[in-house]
This record gives sequence, C-alpha cells and structure tokens, in this order.
Amino acid sequence: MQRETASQMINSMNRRQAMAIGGGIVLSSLITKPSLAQQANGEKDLIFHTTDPARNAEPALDKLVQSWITPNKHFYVRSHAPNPQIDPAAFKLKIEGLVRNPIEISLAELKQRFDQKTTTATLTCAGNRRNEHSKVKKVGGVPWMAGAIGNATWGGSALSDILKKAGVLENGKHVWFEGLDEIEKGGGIIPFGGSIPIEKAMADLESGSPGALLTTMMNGEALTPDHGAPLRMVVPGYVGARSVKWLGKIVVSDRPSPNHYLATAYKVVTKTDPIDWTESGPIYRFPINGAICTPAAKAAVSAGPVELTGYVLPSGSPGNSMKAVDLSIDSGRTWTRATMVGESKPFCWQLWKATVNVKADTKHISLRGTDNAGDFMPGRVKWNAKGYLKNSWYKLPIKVS
Ligand SMILES: Nc1nc2c(c(=O)[nH]1)N[C@H]1C(S)=C(S)[C@@H](COP(=O)(O)O)O[C@H]1N2
Ligand SMILES: [Mo]
Repeated sequence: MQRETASQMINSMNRRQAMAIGGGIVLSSLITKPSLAQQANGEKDLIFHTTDPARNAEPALDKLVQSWITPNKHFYVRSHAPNPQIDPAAFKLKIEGLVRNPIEISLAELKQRFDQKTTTATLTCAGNRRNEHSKVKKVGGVPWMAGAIGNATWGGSALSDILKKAGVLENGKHVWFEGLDEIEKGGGIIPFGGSIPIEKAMADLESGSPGALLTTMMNGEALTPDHGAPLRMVVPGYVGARSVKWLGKIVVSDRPSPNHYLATAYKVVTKTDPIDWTESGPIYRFPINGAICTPAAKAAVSAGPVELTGYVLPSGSPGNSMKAVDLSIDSGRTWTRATMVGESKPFCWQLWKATVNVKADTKHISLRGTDNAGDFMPGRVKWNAKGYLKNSWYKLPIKVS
C-alpha cells in the first residue's frame, strides 16, 4: 500500500519536479520498484508459439502429464494481446446491466465480502490440436499441438454469490464478461469478452457442479499476468475462451454478449472465402478429447510392449467422467483398454496409462475415449475453417525398429 501511494505520488509529479527532489536515477528506481510492468509473471517452461504482441505457449506433452494438477510453469498461455497493466490497488470490478443493485467492488472487498472457494477444473483451448486440422488443409490461428490444456485448482469468489448480491432481474438470461486487454481488430481496439447463460452462472459451486468462479488464485499462488491477474473468470466445463482473463466488467443481459469472441469468432464453420460466421452458434461446453503424451511423436521404439501415458477430458457436462479409454495399433480393428491414473473429478481431465504390443509394421497408435455422458472421440471429425474442437482419435506416429 505504502509503495503504491509513493509511486502514484511520483507519477503525478512532472519529470522536472521529480528530478529536483531525487535526481534521474532515484526517480527511475522509485517509479520502477512497484511498477506494474515488473509484476512477477512466473517462470514458464513452455514452447512459445508467439511472444509479441501476445504470448501463446504450450508445454511439451511429456511434461504436461507428469501430474494431475498442472504446475503453473507448465500451464499453457493463450492471449490475444499484450498483458494489460492493471494496478490491483486501484482496480474495481463492475457488475451492471439487468440487476437491482449494480456493484463496484475492489479486490480487497471482493475477498472480504464473499466466501473464498476453490475448485479444480481443466481449462482447454477450443483450438487445442489445431495443427492436426492443418495437415488436412491449412487453418489460421495458433498452431496448437495437444498441449493447450491444463488442470488447476482455482481460488476466488463464486459468480453466483455475487450475482445474488446484485439481484438478477427476471429478464437477465446471459452474463457477459469483459476483459481489460486491448486487441487490435478491424482497425479498432476491442477487449476480449464473452458470455455464459444465467443457468451456468448460477450453478452452485458447492454441489460438485461448479458454475463459474471469479478467480484470484491458481494452485495456491496469486494469478500471474499471463493468466489474467488480478482477476479472471474460470468457467468449468466450457472452452477456455469463456474464462475471460483480466476481468473488468460483468454485465447481466437478456441476450448473449455482442463481443467479437462470442458473437462472431469461436464457432465451428466449414465455408471459407468468405467465412460464414452465421453457419453455427457460439461454442460453450468443450467436447470429449484426449491425447497420447508419451512416448513422443515419431519416437523410435522396439517391437514388443510399449508403455503409453496421456490425458483424456470428458465432455464438459456436469457430473461427467470417463467411462473407457482405449488404444489401437491397427487403426481401430482391435483395442487395448487403458488404466485410469490419478483423480477423477467433475470438469477435470483424467490421466491414463497403457501398455500395447507394437509390431514391426506398426506406424501409428490410436487413442479413443468414451465418457458417461455418452460422448466419444470419433474416428474422424470434419475439417473446419478455424480448426476448433479437433477431437477425433489421437494418432501417434511411431518408428518401430
Ligand atoms: N481477456 C482475455 N481473456 C482470455 C483470452 C484473451 O486473449 N483475453 N484468451 C482466452 C482463451 S482463447 C483461452 S483458451 C484462455 C486461456 O487461459 P490461460 O492463458 O490462462 O491458459 O483464456 C481466455 N481468456
Ligand atoms: Mo482458446
């Protein structure tokens, strides 16, 4: 607090005044000490697809499945613009729209006034495994391998608690989230945003069926700028895009958000030149998916037993879990059942291991999965223009010697 005040004081002085009291070197150290630019962003052990203007990175697959909880350094980052600079001391979240009592609340008040809860949930990008789509026909966007996924314990306030306090009006049907980032789009600047239906927003976090969490903590540590500090949404069961980072505003409305990232982008559309975004609706829940994470693609193995590990994610329906995970060395003619490893929790991935007997002529190992909501990873999925929701059998190429 003290330092924050000092920096505000210095920032409000003009340069000459500040030079007069402290000299250039002292001035710059006074300004940069508590500088928001210097906010710790956490060490990352990721493969970066881009760093400028936005950071987009995923872990190597062998690192990804070392533990059920993904350590922050191995948690993928997907951002559309540079991390915005937000002063946590001055920050206020706004809750407005179709509510009886609009709220403007600081981070400290948010923590004091609302129960602090934790929930473990998997976050995954709708574009996870996009590079496989590109092998059929090139698609734009970050060329994700299968690492745009992670499982973390998130801490913060239940969205439902805050909305109850605000008093949602009868005609409030959708909850919009707006980020504080600045994305260059079509010659202008827009924030990242989206919305979720009111039923999802109000789902009780205690019932094992978490609705949505206004998150300040990730795996017991304060959120870092990469993951949306100081405040982000986490919407368990929904594609990552609905978990808006750097959350600045919540609006209750009678309709879905008009923000580009809900109203237009993040849809499975098949026409190109031009893309017809009206072809389908926004993606909310994530579908079942999975990947073989070890051995690495194109690894040289000997004929005989080969140990495999990986993850599967049941589709994002409440209470859902994996029913079966299978592997095939003959493109699906015969299957070997995998063993589930680690915890099974709603809205969380399931790690697995299996041993398959590869033959001298085995070229691929295929993975499929089925969940208790009746969803399964299909043999094929139709190519789509943005490369979203690639969830067909995961095919690992191997070299048998
Ligand atoms: N404000 C904002 N929120 C955002 C994004 C963004 O670019 N800006 N990216 C979204 C997408 S597409 C995903 S997959 C997740 C990624 O969260 P992570 O970077 O913490 O892994 O954040 C979502 N929230
Ligand atoms: Mo995403």
